[in-house]
Amino acid sequence: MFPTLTKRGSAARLLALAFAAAATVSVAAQPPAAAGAAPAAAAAAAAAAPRVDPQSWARATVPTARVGSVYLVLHGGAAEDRLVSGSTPVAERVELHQTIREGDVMKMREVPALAVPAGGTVRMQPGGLHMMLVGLKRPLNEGERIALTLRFERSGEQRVEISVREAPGHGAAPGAGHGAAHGAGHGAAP
Ligand SMILES: [Cu+2]
Repeated sequence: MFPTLTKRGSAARLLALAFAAAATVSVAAQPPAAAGAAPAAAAAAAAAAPRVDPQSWARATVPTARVGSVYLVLHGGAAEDRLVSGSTPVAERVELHQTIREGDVMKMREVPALAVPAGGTVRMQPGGLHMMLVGLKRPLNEGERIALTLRFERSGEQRVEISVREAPGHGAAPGAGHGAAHGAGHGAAP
């Protein structure tokens, strides 16, 4: 599943075994258990990274759109991590945003980082947390997939592909109105 991590884990284990073989007799009794622990250690390292749920989606845009929104569903790994930034070939930059309501006005605030608790789930959604694709280079079309590289504070980069969809429950969903406010807010900004 994570070939690089597995490979690195095995290499480390081989070194450890070589060292153990050159060491004492009591260590020599351990290799079977240690060999079993190698994949476990690699799996633990992989399990520490947050996982991006395939339900994550990007909102389809109109042809003239200059911004797009991505809503990730992140499952925390064995350790807490923080999403700190992202990038995509389809936009100049990616920002983490939180939509907040001030009276009747929806505003967006940039968030420096998003904590993904160990074993927890963080669900971005219209009207709340989202990743903003600023300076869209082309429209996002329903049915396609876009590449997104996410940077986590502890576990590093993850490259994922996100499905482009229309907003769920068009019109009826609580997020539908927010999406409109969202685009308007951005268009009005300098
Ligand atoms: Cu935004």
